[in-house]
Amino acid sequence: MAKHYFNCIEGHTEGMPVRMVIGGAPELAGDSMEARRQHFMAEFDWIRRALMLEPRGHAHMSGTIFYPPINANADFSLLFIETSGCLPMCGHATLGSITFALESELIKPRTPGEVVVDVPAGQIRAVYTMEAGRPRVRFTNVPSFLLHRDLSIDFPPLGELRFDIAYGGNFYPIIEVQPNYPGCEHFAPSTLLEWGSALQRAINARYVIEHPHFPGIRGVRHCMWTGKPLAADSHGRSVVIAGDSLIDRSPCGTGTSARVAQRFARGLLGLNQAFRHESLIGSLFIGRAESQIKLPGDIDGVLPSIEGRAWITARSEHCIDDEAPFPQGFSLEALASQSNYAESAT
Ligand code: PYC
Repeated sequence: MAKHYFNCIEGHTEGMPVRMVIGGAPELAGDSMEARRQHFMAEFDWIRRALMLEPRGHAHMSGTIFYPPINANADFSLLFIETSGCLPMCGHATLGSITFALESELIKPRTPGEVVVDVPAGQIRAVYTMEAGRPRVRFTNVPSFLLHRDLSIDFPPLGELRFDIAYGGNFYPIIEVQPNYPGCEHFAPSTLLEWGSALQRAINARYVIEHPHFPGIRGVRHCMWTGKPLAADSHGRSVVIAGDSLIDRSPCGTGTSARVAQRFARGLLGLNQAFRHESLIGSLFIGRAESQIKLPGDIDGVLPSIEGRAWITARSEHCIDDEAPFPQGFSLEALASQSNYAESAT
């Protein structure tokens, strides 16, 4: 019987929530954020569930835990928490957390204008400029690459679909406009969510998708439905689905990185050329292929950068009372069966 308290900075990156835990998180073992992510998932996943799922969160909740740096050159570390689990990398949450940390003076970067963050997928470098007293952040993401091009799958709601699979910190099947799919603007978000989670399952059943360098990163847990941009000066729009319940409100940082890598590999985007990528709600990230790289296995890739804005909306203290119902949160999707309901209530 105990009460656990977590202090957070709440906000959003281009419309997508970021709940950054800055107090109350457990100490984690391991000499990398990936090792610490494994420790967190094995012993402390209840904290993620309690802070992301209802009643403290919701189906589209996302966040981070702010930790001290691991490597001597870093300013801080981040663990990503969201409704579907602990991602190796999350772009919108990185932009949000760097912005919140700068704005709240949680960090004093050793080099003004630059921030280095240890994350499970590696080390992230960001640059920022101050605009009217607020930081505008651009981070360089982990090596991103087009893994498979022109795959196809029979997807009964739509028929045969062609897609590429690209990596930008997570794997994304990228569904471009094609004869059986006219674009995301033609469908309700709830339909794209339902189809996106079904498509992830179908792709994972049919194809082996594995990171050539990190065998622990495998399978698709996201899906990107592309479409026609709303603004005349945007270059693309997409709706990103994560897991079974989350629709990204931002253009998705790792998704935009994957799309930048895909477009660069296909000769549709030049080095350092801006790719203005819109979200479901029309908010914007600017992606760029900053440099070309070679990955193990002779895979060609890029280092993409993602630029976007974030805002603080609140400061909060969340209490998890072991004696209250749903100490580990609940999700309506998991409540579909009575047995899951009983599990989440105890
Ligand atoms: O911005 O990378 C991202 C992201 C992943 C899942 C939701 N947002």
